[in-house]
Amino acid sequence: MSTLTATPVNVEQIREQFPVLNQLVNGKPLVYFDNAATNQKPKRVIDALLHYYEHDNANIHRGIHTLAERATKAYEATRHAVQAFINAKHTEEVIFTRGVTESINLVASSYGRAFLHAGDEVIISGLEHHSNIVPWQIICEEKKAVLKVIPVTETGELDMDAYRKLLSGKTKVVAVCHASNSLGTINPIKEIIKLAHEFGAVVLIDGAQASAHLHIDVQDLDCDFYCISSHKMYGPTGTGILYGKKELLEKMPPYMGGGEMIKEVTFAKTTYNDLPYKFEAGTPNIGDVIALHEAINFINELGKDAIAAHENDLLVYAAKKLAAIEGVKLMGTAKEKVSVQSFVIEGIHHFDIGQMLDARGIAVRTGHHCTQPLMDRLGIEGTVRASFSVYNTKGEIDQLAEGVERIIKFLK
Ligand code: 7TS
Repeated sequence: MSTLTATPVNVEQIREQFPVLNQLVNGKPLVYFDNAATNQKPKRVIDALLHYYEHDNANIHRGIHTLAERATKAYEATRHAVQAFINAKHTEEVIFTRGVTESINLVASSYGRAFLHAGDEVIISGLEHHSNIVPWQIICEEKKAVLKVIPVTETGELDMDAYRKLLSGKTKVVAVCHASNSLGTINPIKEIIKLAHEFGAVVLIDGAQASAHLHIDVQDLDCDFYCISSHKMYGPTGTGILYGKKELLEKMPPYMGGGEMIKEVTFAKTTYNDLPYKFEAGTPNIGDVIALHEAINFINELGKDAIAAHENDLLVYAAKKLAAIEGVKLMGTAKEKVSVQSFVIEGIHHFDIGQMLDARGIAVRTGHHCTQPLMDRLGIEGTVRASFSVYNTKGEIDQLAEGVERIIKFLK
């Protein structure tokens, strides 16, 4: 794999760029392992946001004054950076949203309203985050379409034979995650997309857990829609991306009505703006979109291969360390994973572990991680989830393992 040949990252140098890491939490140096929920922001991203509000703040696309021109230019520059980041064919295929949740809702609502009919089928998977379940349930209920689910195996992988059997001429949409937020599983999305296309279905990929770790080439994948959250890739919260193939986006009705998304409004009839503005009603999250550009630069400068190699190192190390602790059971042991390790401890509630780790300055996530159907499938209520980023170290994983070991001894 290309990750093996990547130049190693200099973690100390990287850590210096993240001011938030330099603090004590409950008297202990912060160990931040909640990166799958949101990762931390390098200073250059924070500075870009500050710079925008201190120098360029203006509403975009409408004004002719200098500040409006500067803000518009910087906002549109991020669109170009995203286009390159995911290798989209056209700039107007990149739509800014508030995050993956809004991107999926946009597609489910707009595409679903126009193209789903009674008896049609939508396929999702048993690994999905609630935000790639509920929007499809809403539109399926409205359109009397049927929601089907690809089952998950014991290791946390998709049952591809079952997927093949679910596909039929009735399948209109397939919506699956690139990587699972609870278990880390990387799905074989290229194959999933190819199979769906054989039946004429469109495919949406939830890339929330992939964008900071995996290469994304939407043309090579041939996906119809790809959704990204800025805040899971070192960028600000409240901004995200929907990539959609131009010919599909052009056929879809608007998601929200208002300013910016129109060409002309009369009380008799409104005509809509061209892409991408047709889907960007109202004043967008200008400052955060501009700061996202710096997050993309940060990732590009380090290189995804180098990031993935380091994170994979951490994942393998953490899995080994945690599995060696008596009473710990790893959840999610797929062959291909992003740097997420969930685990449970028999007889101890995940919430207690999380709280006691926090007392040691270690931030992990506990609970169902917005994947309740997956937890049901695994027969558990929730997990402790440690997720690793490029600024984490093996020393921090040692602290996690030591903490877990002591907590088990204390509580049992
Ligand atoms: N899809 C996946 C796979 C996710 O992990 C998340 C957020 C979302 C969608 C929603 O993204 P948002 O940016 O619109 O909120 N996942 C998590 C998590 O695992 N813990 O907190 C948020």
